[in-house]
Amino acid sequence: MREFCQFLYFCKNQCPILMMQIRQFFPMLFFSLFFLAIGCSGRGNRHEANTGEAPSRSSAVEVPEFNQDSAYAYVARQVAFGPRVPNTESHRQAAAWMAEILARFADTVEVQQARVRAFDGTVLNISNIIASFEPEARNRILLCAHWDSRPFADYDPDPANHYKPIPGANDGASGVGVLIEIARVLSEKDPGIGVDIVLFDAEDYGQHEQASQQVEDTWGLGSQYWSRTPHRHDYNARFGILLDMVGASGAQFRQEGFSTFYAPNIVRKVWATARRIGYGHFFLEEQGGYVTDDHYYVNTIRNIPTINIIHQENNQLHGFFPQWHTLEDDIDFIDPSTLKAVGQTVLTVIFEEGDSRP
Ligand code: AHN
Ligand code: ZN
Repeated sequence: MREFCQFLYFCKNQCPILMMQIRQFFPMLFFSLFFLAIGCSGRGNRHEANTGEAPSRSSAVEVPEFNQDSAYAYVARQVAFGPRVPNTESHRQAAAWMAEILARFADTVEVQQARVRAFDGTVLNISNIIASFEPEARNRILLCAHWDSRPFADYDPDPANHYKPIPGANDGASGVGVLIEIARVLSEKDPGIGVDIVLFDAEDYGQHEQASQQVEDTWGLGSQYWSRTPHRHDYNARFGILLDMVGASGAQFRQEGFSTFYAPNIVRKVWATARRIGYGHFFLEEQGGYVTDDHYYVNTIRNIPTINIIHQENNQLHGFFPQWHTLEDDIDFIDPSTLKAVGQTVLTVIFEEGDSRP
């Protein structure tokens, strides 16, 4: 039946003359076929409505396993380089390592180098790292995270630390660790849709807490640069998912404000997926605050609807996980089961999106 419908559809598109002849000579036949075709196009919905079963699409897709220990090892490896602050040796070494490991898994890896000016006038040598799967596919999903670490622990309880760089285990390395593990999984199984993993630099060089006046757009310097100058001039994706602070134990992912504003259906899709596969206790059905993060620039400059999966806590003054922008944001606070919840959810979204490709 399905083949017959596809044949009719093919005729409609490819053989208009043949269709006209059929129409002229067999009006009755044409109309019966026409109604049959309409019946075919409504097939999926009727099936769901009549049986009340779960949509066959989601159960038909085989989603591979996200390995939480592998992801954890990728987080630990980054932290071992020391703080990945732009213009430092640790930063250069970490960039080389990420490009090298992603090249093992992805079809292509590009390192986009640039110079940008920080809020204090420092010129930063930055590298956005872009790993692509099926780079020629038109249907694509964008996955991103920032890989740099903040030069200032300006929320550390000890003021003596306010100008020291943070280890950035959760704030930086966690999102990248999850994405490298996703890259490893994608190297073993094709989801049937193009995927780009973009690791943004210089997200966290934003204005110091003790700065005298507030300046706009000092965060997300790498994503601002890439959004204006993507690695391909006409780059586009169906949607994007940013991961930020996705490794703390007991993480709480509230629905971030700009995500809900610019990409409400992606928020719904991701949160519903997480709940369906058993991670509803991390992905809360609750509105979070608005966070000026990399996805803000991907949404406003590049116009790709992009959400942010980000740990937000109501009982913290700054609104994030307790060790945020302190020297305590280290590997001991990373919990592999949080990496798993996020990684398995994002993998599921990717494979189900690939399977539903027209
Ligand atoms: C602001 O606090 C304005 N943005 C936070 C974005 C961020 C910092 N993500 C990680 N570190
Ligand atoms: Zn930060």
